[in-house]
Amino acid sequence: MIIIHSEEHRLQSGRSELNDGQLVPCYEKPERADIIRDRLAAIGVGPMVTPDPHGLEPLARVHDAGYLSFLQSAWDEWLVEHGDWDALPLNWVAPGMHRRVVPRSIDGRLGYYSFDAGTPITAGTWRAATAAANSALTGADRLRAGDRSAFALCRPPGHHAGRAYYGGYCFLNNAAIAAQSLRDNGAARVAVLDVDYHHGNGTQEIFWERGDVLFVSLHADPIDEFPYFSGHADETGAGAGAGATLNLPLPWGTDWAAYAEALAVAARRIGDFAPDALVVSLGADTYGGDPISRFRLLSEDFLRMGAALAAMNLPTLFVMEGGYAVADLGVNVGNVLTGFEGA
Ligand code: SP5
Ligand code: ZN
Repeated sequence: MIIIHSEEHRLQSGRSELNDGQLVPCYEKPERADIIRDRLAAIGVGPMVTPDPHGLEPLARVHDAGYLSFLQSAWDEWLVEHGDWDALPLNWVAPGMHRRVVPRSIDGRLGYYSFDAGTPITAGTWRAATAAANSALTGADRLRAGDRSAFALCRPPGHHAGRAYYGGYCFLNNAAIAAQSLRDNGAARVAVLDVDYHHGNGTQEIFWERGDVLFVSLHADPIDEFPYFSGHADETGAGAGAGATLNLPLPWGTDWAAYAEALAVAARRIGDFAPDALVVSLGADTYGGDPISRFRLLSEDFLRMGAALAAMNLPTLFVMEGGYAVADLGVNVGNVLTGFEGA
């Protein structure tokens, strides 16, 4: 399968995130994409191409216009105000406060458009994020052209980014942008299956009231795990999207046996929905060795995951999300793709 990747991801290289009360080096770092790229090249998954530019329009199909212009200018404004150090928010709105007026101050707007202190904005954030979105869009183009599958090696990731907010290392929701592009170019129904360890709160929000895009997610139970405020089993969509969201929260310590059962439930729902295409938000942070996660998948389990995804028998676009055990990340992602291709 074709791999779509831009070296511009390196332009997102944050210094630190707030974790366990300390500013620690960012887990979401350029080496992640490097090791995946090198492993996929070594095992010969397929040709590697750079993404085609798609402009702002497909981003604006999914994201709020004010949010997009904020993201484009946030670093320049921050630089003028505070100098050359990563931009992090320090304040958020609480229930009962007002968010009717968008703050003028860059600090106010960082809080207004975000939900965590783990996602630094840097000089290269916008360029890196748009390159990742273009990779996902180019992957969608390949499915439209008839490919059975494609892998968008996106970095920074996307599934935590909502219509008008960033967080969880995500700025533009690459998977949602690709799913919408598939819809806009002829697919009547698209399913997004999110297998990242964390709930894809942004993707859920974007398609919450949509009956044409099914969102299915397997993730650590938000009662215990980030992002905490999204991903419970009783969140099933609303309006035209009522019933078109399926959350399968799993406990800390989940291993392949339990994971595979949930994946079978997901596969049944996706099969019933009969989509024209499947977008897989692929995080490898379900791995037992992941430094910030608490599932117990082994490297060989990712082969099984790939085979299970192939059994859904749909045109499939993989969009890279999380995974922070960098040394093993290339093998784990490669295993999903070879498991898929071998099936
Ligand atoms: C795309 C993606 O996977 N984003 C994940 C963002 C998670 N950020 C919060 C991580 C908090 C980790 N705290 C536990 C550290 C163990 N000491
Ligand atoms: Zn994750």
